[in-house]
Amino acid sequence: FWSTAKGYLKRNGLLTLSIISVVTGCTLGFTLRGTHLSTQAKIYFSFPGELLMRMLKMLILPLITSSLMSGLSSMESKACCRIGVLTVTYYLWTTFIAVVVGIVLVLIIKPGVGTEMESNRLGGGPVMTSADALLDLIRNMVPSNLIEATFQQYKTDLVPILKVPAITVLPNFVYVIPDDSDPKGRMVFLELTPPPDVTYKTSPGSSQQMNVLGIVIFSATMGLLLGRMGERGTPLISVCQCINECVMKIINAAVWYFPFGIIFLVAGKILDMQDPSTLGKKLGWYGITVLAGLFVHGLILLPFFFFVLTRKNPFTFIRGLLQAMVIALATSSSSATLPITMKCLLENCNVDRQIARFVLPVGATINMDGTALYEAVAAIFIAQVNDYELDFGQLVTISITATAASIGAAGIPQAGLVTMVIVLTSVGLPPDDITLIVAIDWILDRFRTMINVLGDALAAGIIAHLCQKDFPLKICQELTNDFKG
Ligand code: DAS
Repeated sequence: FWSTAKGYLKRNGLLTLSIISVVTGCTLGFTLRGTHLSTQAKIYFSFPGELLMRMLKMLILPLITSSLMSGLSSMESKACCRIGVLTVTYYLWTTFIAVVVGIVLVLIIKPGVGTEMESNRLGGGPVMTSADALLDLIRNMVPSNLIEATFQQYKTDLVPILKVPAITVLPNFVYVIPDDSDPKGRMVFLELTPPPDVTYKTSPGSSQQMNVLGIVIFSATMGLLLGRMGERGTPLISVCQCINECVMKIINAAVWYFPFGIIFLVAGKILDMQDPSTLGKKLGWYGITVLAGLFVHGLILLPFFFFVLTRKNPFTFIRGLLQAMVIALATSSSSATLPITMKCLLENCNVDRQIARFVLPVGATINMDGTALYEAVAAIFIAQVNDYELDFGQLVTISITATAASIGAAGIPQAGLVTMVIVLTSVGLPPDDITLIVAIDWILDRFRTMINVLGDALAAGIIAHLCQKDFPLKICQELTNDFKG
């Protein structure tokens, strides 16, 4: 018995511990919700979870730069371009399919139709237009200063020191304080003036977005150039390979802290959660529609594509990703989960290192199937709540803008809520209606982040297979020859 137990714990100990810690965190959070912890006590209580998030964030920059630069520099340029084309094409298609799944489901279930829900819209500040959001996306692709950008997002961490919970929904910080005087327990949005150095409208988290999107583009370019330098590039390539190896060793050590951090991260979020009783019944149906869409896309369609393209059992592959999906559920950040997703792909799913180092960072940045599905459902739900009939052309617009908005969403908590502005304004819906769905966004964010991570990892498995096995597609046969060469 002991040898079996030891074998199980060796293989699944961390995953088991992580699942137990999510359950423990939920129990602890709901138990403590009845007690009115002081704000200071909440800050101490959420500290272990904050450490977990910082550990993960700390690893994003070195992991992405070293992975992409060492991975791409060791690949022949033509092979890099072919993999890039194959990867981006696959990502765009799966994201678009996710949007279609969401639209079909929300039109069938109609969660927002006949809503008497009083819109708890409050006069928000200057909300971004879709043009602002699209410009912001392009601006994020070219970080003016990589190092400065890396630390820029930590400014947003000053908020907890100001002792109020905040969600950065609009271009400025919006402090959300429960309005006890309001019988419906509505939240009062107090908007603060933007930081003096903001000269243009940026979506919150854009520094994070700049880090990841900008770093991916910068590192991929450097990797390609290094590969062409021959002997001259070797020293830097070796440095990147060593950094990559060190980062993976740090991850292997840090993961044993995660179960402890997850307990307080989940419990802390539940403590801050709005009172479920204020959720309208219709909002519940909206949440069910999103979760149903995520289930259909993430656990039926994507595994089906995986099986068709690789002829392997997708659920064996997904089982190797469970640890990453638990971290995604706990952190609701696909960027923060990236180090664990990389570890699962290399150690549990045996995906080729070169492919994983390229496909995963790109996927974590631009491939968010869960977010795209969610934004399409949310936009149509808001239209239904406003009794606003969308025609076919507007549904097509929503499918395109939801795909684009998901590409622009950063892999950070509630990023999808922010970029949804693009989708709402594209069909004439009031952008500040996102306040209708804020109440349950923190829950749905966790599940859509899980599907984002799952989509990236399955893509890496598929691309790796297509590069190494003969597949009746010209670009794949060329890639197979590249890799055989
Ligand atoms: N939380 C985002 C992520 O990390 C997804 C979203 O906000 O939609 O993928």
